[in-house]
Amino acid sequence: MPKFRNIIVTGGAGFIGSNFVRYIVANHPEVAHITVLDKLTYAGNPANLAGLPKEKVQLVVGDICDQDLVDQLVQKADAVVNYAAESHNDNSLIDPAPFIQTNIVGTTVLINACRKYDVRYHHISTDEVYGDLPLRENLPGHGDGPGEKFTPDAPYRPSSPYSASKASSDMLVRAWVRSFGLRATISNCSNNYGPYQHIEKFIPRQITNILSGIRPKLYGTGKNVRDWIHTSDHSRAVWQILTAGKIGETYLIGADGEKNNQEVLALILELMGQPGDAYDHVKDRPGHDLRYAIDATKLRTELGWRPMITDFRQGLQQTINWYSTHQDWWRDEKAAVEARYRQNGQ
Ligand code: NAD
Ligand code: TDX
Repeated sequence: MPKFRNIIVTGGAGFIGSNFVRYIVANHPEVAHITVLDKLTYAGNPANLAGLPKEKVQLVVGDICDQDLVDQLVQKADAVVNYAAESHNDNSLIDPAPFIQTNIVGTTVLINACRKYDVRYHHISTDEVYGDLPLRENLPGHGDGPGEKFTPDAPYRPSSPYSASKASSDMLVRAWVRSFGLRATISNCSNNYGPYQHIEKFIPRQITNILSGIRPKLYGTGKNVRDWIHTSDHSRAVWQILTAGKIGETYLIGADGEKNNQEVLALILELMGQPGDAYDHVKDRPGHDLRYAIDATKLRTELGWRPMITDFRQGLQQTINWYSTHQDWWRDEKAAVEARYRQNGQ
């Protein structure tokens, strides 16, 4: 197993990247130093790294598109794990430009530097690159038959500017592996939930709506299915792939957590003591993907990974508790996030 002493985590001040940084600090003392390279966009927050040892975790505020800065940092590192991205589908439908810049151009800058200094690269991606799947009730194998979940060799069919930009970045990484011998792996994960997720996203938006006396908002029919995984299970999987994965390979990360949006919202309402009908149906997302579902067999069998948080109700309750007890973390932004949604009819 390779030893990585100096790791760069790009986007490490965001939701999932900061979870990975905390995971390494708590579980892998052999990592001597973590450089978080983060632009601190609206989604990045230094508070996500609060309490971590300063001698071990250094935040460099900067852009992954800045070639000089990236070169300077990468030449001193053993590995780069790239979480930095514009990550919200709804924003990409309003203005795709930053998605093209950060997700595609930024990834290219990082893989060029890793190629130049022969540094191990791991690319964080999403199941959305595979497009969407029919709902279970419309499938002969009821969602579990061959081809009824995403597998690593499924064709790329991204739907939104966000998922198209992530798909492009995956393709660039694959090309750099094949053409230039870049030592890279890719992981495509399903929908994450847990503490520190930005309140623009589905689950924290509804929790913080209820805490603010605003009715939750469900897009369209609410029948769209997402495959939920706790972010700490994602972090454990990424570490496993970084240290034991095969160069050039793609691993899908998912915890068999399929639920439609209506079911998730019903559970949030129940756990927060609200009536089951205390929500609004709002305008659907254009091009809204119907169903995501991950087949994580490769990760489970080849790398021995298993999710630890398999009780969604319990994971959601803990997430609700976190947003309830950390209102200072999200309160200042709430009005602006909701005003933006309102402008969009959502
Ligand atoms: P996030 O929006 O919470 O965090 C993104 C972070 O990247 C922020 O800290 C932001 O400041 C930083 N960033 C943005 N542009 C940057 C730039 N140009 N240079 C440096 N830093 C920049 O996103 P997230 O939900 O934590 O997602 C992280 C990664 O995981 C993304 O690549 C996303 O595509 C992927 N992913 C997310 C999910 C999910 O459910 N949230 C699922 C699968 C994959
Ligand atoms: O208010 C809402 N009401 C609603 O019904 C919001 C914000 C969302 N939704 C629906 C849309 C989706 O079907 O909930 C579902 C989840 O929405 P998001 O939280 O925006 O996530 P999604 O679009 O599925 O993408 C997420 O998972 C894959 C992450 O944001 C991506 O970064 C990741 O790649």
